[in-house]
This record gives sequence, C-alpha cells and structure tokens, in this order.
Amino acid sequence: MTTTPTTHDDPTAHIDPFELAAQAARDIAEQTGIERHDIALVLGSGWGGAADLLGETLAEIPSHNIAGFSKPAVDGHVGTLRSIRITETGKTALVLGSRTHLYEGKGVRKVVHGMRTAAAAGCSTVILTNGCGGLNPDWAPGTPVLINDHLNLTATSPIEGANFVDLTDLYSQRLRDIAHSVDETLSEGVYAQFRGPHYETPAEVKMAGVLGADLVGMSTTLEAIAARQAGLEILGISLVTNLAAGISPIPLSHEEVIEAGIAAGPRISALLANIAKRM
Ligand code: 8IG
Repeated sequence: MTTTPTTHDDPTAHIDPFELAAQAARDIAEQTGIERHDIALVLGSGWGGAADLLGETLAEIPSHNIAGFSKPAVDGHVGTLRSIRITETGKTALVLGSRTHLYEGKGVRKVVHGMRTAAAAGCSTVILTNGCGGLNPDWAPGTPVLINDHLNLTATSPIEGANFVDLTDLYSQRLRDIAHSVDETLSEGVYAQFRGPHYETPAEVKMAGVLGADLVGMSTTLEAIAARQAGLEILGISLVTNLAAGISPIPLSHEEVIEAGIAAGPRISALLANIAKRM
C-alpha cells in the first residue's frame, strides 16, 4: 500500500524553517564545493533543457542528501541540485531540480524550502518557471509569458507570524525589462495559483478571468512570496502548455500538456538561458 506523506512524517518539522534553510545551504556548499551561488532557477514543466545552455556544470548532487529536501515520491525520479557557472558573466546558478507542490500535502514549508535555501546560499535573484493553462485564446500551447503579478488562490501563505511583507512589484520590473531585451515580443500576464491537483472547471477559469488572471497553474505564487520575504528579486515565466478549461472546446489531456512542453522545450530553454546570461 502507498500512503501520502504528510507533515507528521517529516523528521525536520520541528526545526525553524530558516535554520533548516541555513543548514541546507551549508550542505550545498559542502557537497558541491561551491561556497556561494548568485542566481537560483526553478525549472517547471517544459523548462528542463535551459540548464544545459547556461554554461559549465560545476556539480550535480541528489537533493535528498540536502537538509529539508524530501526523498523523491516516484521511484527512479531523483531530484538533483545543479551548480552551473554562467559562461558570459561568471555568476553561479543553483538549479533546483525538483519542486514540491502544495497538492503533495507535505505542507507549505516544504513548498518554499528551496527559496529559503537559495537565499541562504547567497542568491540575490530567483527565476521561477512553470507550465500552466492560458486564458488568452491567442496564446497557443508553447507560448512563454512573463508573470507581472499574481493571484494566490491557495488560501494559505508561506509566511508565519505577524510579518506583513509588501508584495508590490513582486515580479521585478527590472528583470522583466531584461527579459524583454532578449525578446521584445514576450507577453505578460497575471498568474493565478490554484491548489490542484485537479485542473479547474470552466466556471473556475471564468472566475479567475473576472478576477484578473491570464494564466492558471499550481505553483509559483507561494514560492514568490517566500522569495520576497527572503530578499530575493524575482523573475517569473510561464509556459502556456494548454488553453485553460472551457477556453477551448477540447477537454484537457495530461498527455497533450506534456507534449506541448516537449515541443516548446528547445525554444523556451534558449530564451531562459539568454535571459539568465544578462542578469
Ligand atoms: I501544465 O490548465 C498546467 N498546469 N491549474 N490549470 C492548472 N494548472 C495547470 C494547467 C491548467 N496546465
């Protein structure tokens, strides 16, 4: 029988999340041999190829040996952390290979542990990518879209206690300008995070549109909030892999979503690498 892990099974659950992130950063420094990193990248559905285009891989380590990162849920699916020297700038990129989603039920601390670890490892910038559904019918599957703001529809927050963090310009205008300098045709939109793991109903997509969303997905906003609290400057880019439910008359198929990611992979990976090289 398989069971879903919960926060109750987490041996680190009693540790202060920032202390755990500091330990993780020490583990990364020790296991990669790289003392500090500059830019963190989270590569979501479709974006995995970008890492190979950034520069020389200095180290690649399994993430389950780093404090607070969970064992992979699926057998044969090992999450890794990769340290890369960006050829053009000499900056070091920390590629966080396996995202924890809220729908896994491991708790919000696990979802944002990578952000706190990146900050503790010295990063000043994070690039958050994802695959998502699009509300704009002009955005064909395979279209990358810059996130310019978000709606957190998860009814939770990564921030604990009375810390009233400002989220104005959460998705940095400065970094969006850099992205536009690479591709002036990039569209921007508001990303709404649902808890998932089911896709939305057409009525929920319509609601999200009324609220101001252009993109719907299951990640990114909680990470962005935690990244802001940790002092990171944030760039968010979505890959529209499917039209959101009800926007097109065709029902969503997970296989088609994966296919769109694979097809767009080389193009968006090059885009992302070229953006990171200008940071
Ligand atoms: I890929 O249409 C992908 N992820 N919530 N809705 C939500 N998440 C997604 C979707 C989508 N497509």
